[in-house]
Amino acid sequence: MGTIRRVPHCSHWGAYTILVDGGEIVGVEPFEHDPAPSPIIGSIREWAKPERRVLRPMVRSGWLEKRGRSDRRGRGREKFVPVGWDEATTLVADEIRRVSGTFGNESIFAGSYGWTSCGRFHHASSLLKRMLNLAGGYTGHVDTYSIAAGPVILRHTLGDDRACGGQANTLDTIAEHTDTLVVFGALSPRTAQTEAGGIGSHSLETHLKRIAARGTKVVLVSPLRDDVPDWVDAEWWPIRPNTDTALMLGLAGEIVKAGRHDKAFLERCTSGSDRFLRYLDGSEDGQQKDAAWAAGITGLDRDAIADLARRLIDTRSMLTVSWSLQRAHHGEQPFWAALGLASIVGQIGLPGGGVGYGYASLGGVGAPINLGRSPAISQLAKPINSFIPVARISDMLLNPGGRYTYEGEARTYPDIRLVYWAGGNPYHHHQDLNRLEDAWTKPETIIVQDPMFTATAQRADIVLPATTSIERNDLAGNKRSDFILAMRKAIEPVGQSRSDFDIFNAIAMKLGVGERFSEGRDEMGWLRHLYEVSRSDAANRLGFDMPDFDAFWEAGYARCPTRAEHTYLAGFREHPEEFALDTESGRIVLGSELLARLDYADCRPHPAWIEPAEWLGNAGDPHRLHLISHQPAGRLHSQLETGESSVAMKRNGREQARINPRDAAVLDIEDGATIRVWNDRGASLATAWVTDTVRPGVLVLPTGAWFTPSGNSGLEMAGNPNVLTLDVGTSQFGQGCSAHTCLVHVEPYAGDASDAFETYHEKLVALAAV
Ligand SMILES: Nc1nc2c(c(=O)[nH]1)N[C@H]1C(S)=C(S)[C@@H](COP(=O)(O)OP(=O)(O)OC[C@H]3O[C@@H](n4cnc5c(=O)[nH]c(N)nc54)[C@H](O)[C@@H]3O)O[C@H]1N2
Ligand SMILES: Nc1nc2c(c(=O)[nH]1)N[C@H]1C(S)=C(S)[C@@H](COP(=O)(O)OP(=O)(O)OC[C@H]3O[C@@H](n4cnc5c(=O)[nH]c(N)nc54)[C@H](O)[C@@H]3O)O[C@H]1N2
Ligand SMILES: [Mo]
Repeated sequence: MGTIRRVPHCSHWGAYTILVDGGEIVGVEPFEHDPAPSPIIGSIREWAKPERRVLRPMVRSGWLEKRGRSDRRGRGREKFVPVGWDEATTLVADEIRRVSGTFGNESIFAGSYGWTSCGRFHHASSLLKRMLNLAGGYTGHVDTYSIAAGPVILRHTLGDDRACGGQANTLDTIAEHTDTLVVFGALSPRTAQTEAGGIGSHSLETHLKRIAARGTKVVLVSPLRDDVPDWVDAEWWPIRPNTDTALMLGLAGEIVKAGRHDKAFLERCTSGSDRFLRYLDGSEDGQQKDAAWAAGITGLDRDAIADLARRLIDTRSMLTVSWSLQRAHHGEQPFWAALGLASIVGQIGLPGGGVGYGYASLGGVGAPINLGRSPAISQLAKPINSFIPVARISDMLLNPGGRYTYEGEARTYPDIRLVYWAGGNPYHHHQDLNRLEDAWTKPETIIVQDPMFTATAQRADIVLPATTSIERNDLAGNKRSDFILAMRKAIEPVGQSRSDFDIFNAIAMKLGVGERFSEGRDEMGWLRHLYEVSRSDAANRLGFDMPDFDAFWEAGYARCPTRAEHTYLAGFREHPEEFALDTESGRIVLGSELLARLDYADCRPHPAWIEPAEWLGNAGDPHRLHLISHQPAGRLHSQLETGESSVAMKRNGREQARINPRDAAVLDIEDGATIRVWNDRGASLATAWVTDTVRPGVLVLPTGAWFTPSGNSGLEMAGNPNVLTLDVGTSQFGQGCSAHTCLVHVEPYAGDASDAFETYHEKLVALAAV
């Protein structure tokens, strides 16, 4: 028996120890300081399986022949030709030079959105940007699929987006002080499993247990009952999707109607409240916003709404708003309306009071705030500032030179000739994938760098196989994590794959910028350097001791300086002048001069209820359902889709779609049956999960199933909701992703439903010998 090596490692879903015997992973143990480890750690063995991986650099045959003039419809159809690393990196460097030389650097799209690995050094998209910034620049992106509409509106109404990113009230203060907690969306360990950049301890459940034990009244406003664990004993308000703004405005209007709004707070700490109040009391549009009005739109009970309005005033009350609410058409509004309601209530800045966003959307939101400097490799200075709002990728590729607006500015889409994607999967994350298929034929060349032969890699011209994090050394940690974690190498690279750093370094050398790219450091040199920047900052600025690199590397972790018990805007509430916000008035903006000037129909000068493009209020056919494509419980997005914890959530080899028994009966759908979910944009199969945890009228199908269109019919086999979702900006102002706004039809599927993964695998074998 060989000796088992214990290798500390970390992923976005937490830290763990990999047990390695010879070259084999024989076990995975959770991190000793994690009270609630994620089951996804058990799936990482999938990474080591060669049949899941891109094993060598490859070039699409048509592209190899004709380069930029190839028939782009061959993407995803033509076979790949294996090439050596030297040839592959030369092809990439030459193409970057050709395209930037002929069309300018803004014609290279390297926004490369995606979660990649949690490693802060081999961070694929950061390294890509670092390399291209040395080579003249690229067109990038702003905001994220996670949050776009939300931060954009908060930047103008709260001065910055910190309340969205984990710097509102910490959860410990909510557990201690809040009497009435209204949860819009979720407070769920399902999503809190993960944190961008890794997480040491998962603390959500600890706080929820305290909240439950204190007997805090929790109201869960969501179409899905288990968005808060059942042991919290929340009151479930099964709202119609995308109507939360109406509920918030109805609550605010009800309070105003009773004359109980906090006039002093509105006067001292907000601007434009007169405009907002005129909308609430109906003097603007003749419609009083109150409990009865909100009940009609949301499908909730009028008396319960009126009662909650009183409780918000009479008790210490806190609103939490999940990121999901702004990933919908007019997603700016629920975030702004929640701020408006909290201002009407007037408890912002008091312990356990006010409003905060994104709790449990990621595991570190609401956790003690990391005061230290998180490790990160620099992307270096940008020679050009060309960008798009992240989710406008199809719009950009389909409309070069097309005009659009963002954050109040008129802008033009660049003409993209070369796309380089490293560490993201647009065929997972983007909406309306059939529209993306069209857009994807526009660029002359597409380069994809990924360990997996993803749907995106299949549709590339050049595929560069990266190692996964367990095949190299790295470190994890971010501003919401209380630890920096070692990610030590556990196994040798699979196939001919190389680390992201080595790949970009090789290309950088061919572009003549190798020295500035590597700064003369190798992998371990960089890790020491990045760690030391964080360690010395903690020591010098905060007087906080962290172990030296060798001790950290040996132990596998180092604690970071954090601050608990944070009450957001406490200083501002006391001294609004001294702690003025970075807004047009220095105060919370409830009536915006900027938006009044812009005069957009889809983002008014005050928080407003504006019907989304698709919702149950305009479904027409009573059998159309609202599709919620939320985050998958057993994996991260499309990562480790075939791993244990992901497969455990599937039935009959497909994703499960939750449907209420009432809808299932009307539509003749049995639990476990294969269903076809469809609309004008596409169709997908899924397995029906008939359950009363979901509100009637709503279908919940998680994201992340590997995109598997069958033959030429286009029917998606695996249950990928993004063949159905709507690809429009949230508004002219925010231009975020509107994934949660989507109506679908559902019917039993009688055809031949061949196994989704077999179909996917056949495709891989057809494109590349795997
Ligand atoms: N319908 C719908 N769609 C959504 C959402 C929704 O709610 N509904 N949510 C959206 C959200 S919030 C997000 S954040 C996006 C997520 O979208 P993505 O971040 O694009 O999804 P991932 O599956 O995490 O893609 C990461 C890719 O990186 C690769 N990778 C992993 N490690 C490495 C590495 O070390 N090097 C390299 N080069 N590659 C690596 C993985 O194999 C994978 O292909 O999806 C969005 N899409
Ligand atoms: N296990 C796991 N965890 C993850 C991820 C993952 O892929 N897997 N992805 C991570 C990422 S990148 C992100 S950005 C976060 C996202 O975090 P969130 O945006 O919070 O997550 P979602 O699952 O999209 O949505 C949470 C819940 O919001 C509810 N909801 C949807 N629409 C509405 C609505 O209109 N009104 C109301 N009231 N409720 C609504 C749904 O019932 C859904 O279950 O999750 C992170 N956590
Ligand atoms: Mo996200």
